[in-house]
Amino acid sequence: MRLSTYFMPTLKETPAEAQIVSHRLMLRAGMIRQSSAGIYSWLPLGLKVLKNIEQVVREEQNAINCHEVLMPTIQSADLWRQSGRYDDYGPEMLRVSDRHGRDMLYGPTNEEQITEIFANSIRSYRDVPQLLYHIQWKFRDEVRPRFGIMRGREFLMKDAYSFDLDKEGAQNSYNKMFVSYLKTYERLGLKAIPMAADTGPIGGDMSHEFLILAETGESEIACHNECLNNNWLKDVDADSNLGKIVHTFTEKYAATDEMRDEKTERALGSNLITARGIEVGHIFYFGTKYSSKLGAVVTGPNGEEITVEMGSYGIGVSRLVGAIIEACHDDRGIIWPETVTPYKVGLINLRHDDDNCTNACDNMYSLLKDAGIEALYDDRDKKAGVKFADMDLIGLPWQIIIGPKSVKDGIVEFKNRKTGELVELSAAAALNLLKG
Ligand code: 5CA
Repeated sequence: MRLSTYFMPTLKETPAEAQIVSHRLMLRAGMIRQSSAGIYSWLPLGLKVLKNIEQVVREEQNAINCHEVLMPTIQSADLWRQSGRYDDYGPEMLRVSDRHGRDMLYGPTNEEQITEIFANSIRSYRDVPQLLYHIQWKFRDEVRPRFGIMRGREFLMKDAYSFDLDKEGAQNSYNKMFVSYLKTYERLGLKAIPMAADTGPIGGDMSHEFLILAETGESEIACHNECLNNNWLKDVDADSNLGKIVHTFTEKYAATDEMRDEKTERALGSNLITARGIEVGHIFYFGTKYSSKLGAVVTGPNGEEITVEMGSYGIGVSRLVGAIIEACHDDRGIIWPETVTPYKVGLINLRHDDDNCTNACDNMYSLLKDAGIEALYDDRDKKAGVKFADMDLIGLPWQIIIGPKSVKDGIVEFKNRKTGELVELSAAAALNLLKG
């Protein structure tokens, strides 16, 4: 992408309304713009990151045989009256009516809707278990929307739902999803800590939040230090290990509400870590809470009726954009993990008015394109200082810098955004490093 034709309205000044670093950087890098309180437009650079995160989440859901669907944002109030949540949900729910005066709502979550779909489609125990998910915008009229897209009113969520014949099956689905979450966050370059949690308006009797460490996080973390150190993903592909891994987390390492008191300190002693974190996922097991009210019943092997056992599993996809920035930045800007970066490499032409320099840059850009490497080419008529600052701000993991001197020497400068390390290489060598 040539920056001269792109839409990337970066800001030099720090916007006064932004209290935390990710919000400041997202505004400055031209990733988002506020539309109204807690509601944002995604500009090209921000949207690209959002889509990349979505794709990692999607691949990991598909990998555990969870099937993608897409449910609407607008739901019928009657469905929520059946579950009893229409009145319970309170002012957080955005209620609307259509031209016939029918009560509708903008979905804050989809338990009712997916349960209705299951109930209308699956009749036999043979077609269970099922895991279904979608990635869709939600609306919650939060009392205090803040920190940009981190606590928005409109936000993108991956929500999955499991249907099983009995509690044991439901626990297995829960475990599968639990471990899949650990993998998802790792691929996103994050270390997420699972913690036993309250179930809130979703309901149920087992729940974990997934938190990443950040000083600006809204949640408190109290856990065993091995939560941070251990490599939890070893051996997780074997199904038989799922239960063990979840059990270890739940019983030994992960904090519970009561572990936040002095009992925790006694139990964990010097192994106790307390910190702040951002909730990037939340999973629930709630048994037959929705299936019993919405008729999600299948016929068992002996003709008996089985009310299915359910769980739901959320990931804050748009919140993750901010969470990743909170975890990956320095005082010059964002440092994207390779898996979500909007472009792999930034190409900087230091002398737009020098034909040799521009030719060398155009050649490099063609080489990158031909190799299938996504590059953002700063071909603008701007000072070198502005280009350096913008490139560091938007945080692409690699930079290739070409000026008159490098053209003369037949090299390019190749910079690692994270470490700041700068090496001189031939164009071909730089290309090979990026391919590897
Ligand atoms: N139905 C369940 C699971 S699918 C559910 O709605 N869970 S939740 O309420 O915990 O939301 C799931 C995830 O969405 C949270 O872990 C969080 O990462 C994200 N999320 C929740 N509220 C917001 C918000 N206001 N802004 C941005 N992300 C949010």
